[in-house]
Amino acid sequence: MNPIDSIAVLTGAGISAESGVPTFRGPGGLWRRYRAEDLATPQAFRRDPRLVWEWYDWRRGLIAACRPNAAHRVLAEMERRVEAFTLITQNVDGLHQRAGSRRVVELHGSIWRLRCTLECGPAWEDHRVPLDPLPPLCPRCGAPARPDVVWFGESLPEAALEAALVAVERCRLMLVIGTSALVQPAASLPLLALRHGARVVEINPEPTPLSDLVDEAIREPAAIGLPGWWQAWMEGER
Ligand code: BV8
Ligand code: ZN
Repeated sequence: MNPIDSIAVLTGAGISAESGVPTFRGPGGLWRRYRAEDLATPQAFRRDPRLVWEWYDWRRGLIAACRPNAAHRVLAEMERRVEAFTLITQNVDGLHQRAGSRRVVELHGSIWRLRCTLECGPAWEDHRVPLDPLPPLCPRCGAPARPDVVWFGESLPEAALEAALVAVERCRLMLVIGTSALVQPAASLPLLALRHGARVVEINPEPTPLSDLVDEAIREPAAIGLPGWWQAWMEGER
């Protein structure tokens, strides 16, 4: 077995770009004239729940028409092959799960889960496309539902953040794939790995604030760069 027995992976919107899901800050990442920072907030939802739901419903429809790509599939294979493997994602699109990843730490929630705005009970899965009515209603108490995602200004789910921190502190190798490394606290996880002496590899066609700090920056799209890296890793192991 390869000497490195624990790997942590952090993914962002870029890993889903080759599946056809627009990123937040790249070309085509905008919706009508809005920015994610304008709509993915509790204030926007309070002000105009229907507009925010139209944005999420549009994204759900777009994601439902997309398929996981080779990068998602390699991560599902790594989960099966690597002793201690933790996949941490900022994405809410569920493509890692559709590619076969079974343990996914969702730092920012899931666009396929809804929760009651009156918090009368736990979140629930709802994969209907399109959603009708908008806003969808809580099946228990009838109050409007919200997407079970983390908006700007909201805290990350404690259990997810804790699992991510444990994995990053323990890992010997961390892969950072398809993130602009701008959104906190996710963007600090690779720095924590570096501080713990892990080897950090970034896969991103563009430079990011992490690029000069990591051990290796692979300037390729994820669906090319990750399978290539995994192939070389397996050969090294063989
Ligand atoms: C919190 C879910 C506080 C919703 C999302 C000022 C300074 C520092 C921080 C802040 C600040 N002001 C506010 C903050 C905090 C804020 C923040 O970080 N803001 C940023 C914008 C400055 N953070 C928060 O609010 C977080 N909460 O801090 O709480 C708090 C603390 C205590 C107590 C109470 C409260 C919550 C952040 C979560 C927000 N929710 N999403 C939804 O999706 O609708 S964030 C959103 O951005 C997505 O989750 C996305 O994943 C995430 C990060 O973006 P990326 O994934 O990196 O995507 P991006 O488009 O940016 O980049 C794509 C990358 O892919 C690029 O690098 C590109 O080159 C690359 N790429 C393109 N093609 C490919 C590719 N890579 C590989 N292959 C390709 N083919
Ligand atoms: Zn309810």
